[in-house]
Amino acid sequence: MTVRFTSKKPSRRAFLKGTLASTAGVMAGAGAANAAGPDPLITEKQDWAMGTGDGVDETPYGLPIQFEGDVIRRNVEWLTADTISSINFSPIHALDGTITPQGCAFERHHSGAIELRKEDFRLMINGLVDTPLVFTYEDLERFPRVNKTFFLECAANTGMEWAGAQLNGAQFTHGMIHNMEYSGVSLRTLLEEAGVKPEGKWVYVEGADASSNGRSIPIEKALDDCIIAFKANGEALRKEHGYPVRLVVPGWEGNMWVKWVRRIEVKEIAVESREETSKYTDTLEDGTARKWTWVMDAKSVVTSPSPQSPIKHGHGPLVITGLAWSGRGAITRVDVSKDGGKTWETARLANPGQPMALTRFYLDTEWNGEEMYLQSRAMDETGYVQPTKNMLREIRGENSVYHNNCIQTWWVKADGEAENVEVS
Ligand SMILES: Nc1nc2c(c(=O)[nH]1)N[C@H]1C(S)=C(S)[C@@H](COP(=O)(O)O)O[C@H]1N2
Ligand SMILES: [Mo]
Repeated sequence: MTVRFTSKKPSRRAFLKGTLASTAGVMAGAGAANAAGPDPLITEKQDWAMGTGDGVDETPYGLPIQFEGDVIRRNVEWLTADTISSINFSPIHALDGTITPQGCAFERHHSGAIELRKEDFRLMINGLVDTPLVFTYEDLERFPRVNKTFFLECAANTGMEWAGAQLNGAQFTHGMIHNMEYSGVSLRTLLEEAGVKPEGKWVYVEGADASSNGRSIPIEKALDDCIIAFKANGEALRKEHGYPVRLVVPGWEGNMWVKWVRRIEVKEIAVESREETSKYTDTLEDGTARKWTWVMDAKSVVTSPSPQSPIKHGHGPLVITGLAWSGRGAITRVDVSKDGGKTWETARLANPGQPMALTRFYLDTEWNGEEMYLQSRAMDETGYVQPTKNMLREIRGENSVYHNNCIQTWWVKADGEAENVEVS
C-alpha cells in the first residue's frame, strides 16, 4: 500500500485565509460562487425571509428538522429473525460530541419494548436482606439522587467483524453503543435500606418484560457505582430504554443494564442464567467458553470520514473525528493512523476523558486525495492499549461474538469514499 504524506503542514489559519482572499477552486465547492459571479443565496431575497416562520407551540415536543431525517437508528435485517428480539444501531457516523439523543440511541430487546406506567411500577429487593422491601416510583424519587454520564455498549458490538470486514459503516460496526446522562438513585442506597446480610455476595436483577433478561452482578459492583435510573439526558427514559426505570452498570456490558427493572434478589451465589451462560460468554480459540467477562475494554472508532460519511468537500483541511471509551476508566489518549497502523499521530481530545463515558477526539489535518487506511487506537488510564484484530484472534479465535474491541480500518479512496477493510 502506498500512502503519501504532507511533510510540512501549512498553518491551518494561513490556509483558510489564502482560500478566501484569492483562489476559488482550492476548496472544491466552497469557493464556487466566487468563480461563477454573485451568489443568489446572498444577493437575492429568499422565501424564508419573505414571510414568517412557525410560531412557538407549533411542535410542543420537537423533532429534528426534516433535512436531518437520515440521522436515524437502523437495523440489519439478516442479523435476526424478527424485530422483537433484535437490535438496531445508533447513527454514530452522523453525530458529534458525546451525548447520544435518546431518539436515535440503539435499542436491544429480547422480547420487545414494553409499555409500563409509573403507577404500575414496583421494584422489589429480597433474598439475603434484613428487610425485604418494595419501592414504588414515588418512593424512588424521595431518595438522595445521583447524576452521571456513562456509555452503554452491547457486548455484541463489532461482533460481526471477527472473521473479516463485514458491515460497511461505523453505524453498523460500532453503533451498538450510546452515552447518556443518567439521574436516579444509587443502587447502594436502596441495598443499604434493605440491609444486605454478610452472606450476600451477588445480586440477581430481573426486568418486567417477558424475557426478564436476568443477570447476576457481584455485590461489590452493586454497592460501588450502579444506578437505579429514571431520567436520561434530563428527561424520562424512553420506552425503548426501559421506562420508567432501568439499571445502570457503568463500564460493564449492556446486557447487565436491566430495563424495566422489577426485582433485585441478594444471593450467596450467581444464578448462571441463560444470559450469562449460553449467551454473553466468549468462545475461545480452543473451543472452551470464558464466563463473567463483564467489563468493556478500551475501544475507539473513527466516525468520520467513514463509509456513511465520505469526504465530499474536496482537498485541503479535513477534520477526522471519532469516539473512544473504556469500561475500566477514563480515556487518556487516542492515536490516529492514516497508513493502516504503520505511523500514528496523537489526536486532540475534545474534553478530558471521563470514566466509563464516551470521549470525542479530533485530528485536524490536510487531505489532498491520497488514499488512507484510517485507524484509531485508544488508551485508558490503566495503561491498556486497544489491540489489533490479530492480537485478539490469537486468544479468541474466529468463532467469538462478544467483546471485539479491535482497531477498525476505513479505506479512504482518492474520491473521498470510504470502505470497511481489514488491516490486521
Ligand atoms: N429487561 C430487559 N433488559 C435489557 C434487555 C432486555 O431485552 N430486557 N436487553 C439488554 C441488552 S442485551 C442490552 S445491549 C441493553 C440495551 O439497552 P438499550 O435498548 O437501552 O440500548 O439492555 C439490556 N437490558
Ligand atoms: Mo446486548
